[in-house]
Amino acid sequence: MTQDLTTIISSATKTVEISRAMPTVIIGERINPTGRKAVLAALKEGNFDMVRQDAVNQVKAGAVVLDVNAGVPGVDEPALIQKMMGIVMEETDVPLCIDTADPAALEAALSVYSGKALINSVNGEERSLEAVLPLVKEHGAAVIGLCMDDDGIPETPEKRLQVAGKIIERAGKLGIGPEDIVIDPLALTMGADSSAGILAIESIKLIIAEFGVNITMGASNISFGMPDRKYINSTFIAMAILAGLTCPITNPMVAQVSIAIQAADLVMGRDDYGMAWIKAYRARQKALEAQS
Ligand code: THG
Repeated sequence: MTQDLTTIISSATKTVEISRAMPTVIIGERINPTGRKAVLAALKEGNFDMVRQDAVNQVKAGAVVLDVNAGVPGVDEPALIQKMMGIVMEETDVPLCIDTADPAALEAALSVYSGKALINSVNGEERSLEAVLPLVKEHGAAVIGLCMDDDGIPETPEKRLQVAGKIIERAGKLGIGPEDIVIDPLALTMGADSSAGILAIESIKLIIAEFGVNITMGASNISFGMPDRKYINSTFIAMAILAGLTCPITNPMVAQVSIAIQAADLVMGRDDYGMAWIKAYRARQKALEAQS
């Protein structure tokens, strides 16, 4: 059994430790126009109110890291991501996960960030490895490695493990250690393939047995096109936490999801005396009382 690694990321003032010995780290997904039409429309009009609200509200709901994605078609992504990050850093003090496929936007984002960022992402394609890994090294960042390459997303856990291994090896050659690599085995949509969930979970198990790295996942992809998605997402996240998921990218403002994560941490023995669970329960009670 490979030893579990600890990934450390930070903002100017806060450090977040990701490991299987610690409570699950929620990376808030909501600051993202690609997945959300309302945010897209607002950003196109130069309105950043939703970015501000999503930053504050996700942290209130338990996000310890915020994903920031500025993928608006036809817009200057480097300038937009800088602007969005500036707003998020004004409103909150949590570390950021810089979510872009554009190396120019990534460079722009890193240049305005103070702390150790989580870069989202690199993948096994030659082009991606060459563009992203030197920036990870130069800025002393951590990086999410997606289990896909020139041939797309592999169908078997064994092949996803291979891609993870390639990314870890290539990073190692530049002096980036496996503790600074968080692997995303990629959860596809169950609507397209009903084995998508178990494939992702088996991939997690293989990858951590071999490399001991931390694991992230955009966990809401799994239920796309299904009704009652919150129940699927929360169950899937809890099962994936047992398999080794340590920092899901998800929406903490969905109560089912954040409660399932808290319960999973309790079951995993990562919540001493159930203190976090009881605190969260009291906060929910208080919110209910305030409503009535
Ligand atoms: N892995 C990694 N990064 C990722 C993903 C991943 N970043 C992007 C994405 N996937 C995760 N982020 C989001 C952000 C928002 C939404 C979903 C995933 C979202 N979707 C609405 C929904 O699903 O119903 C869309 C509704 C709308 O159009 O408003 O909110 O897998 N490393």
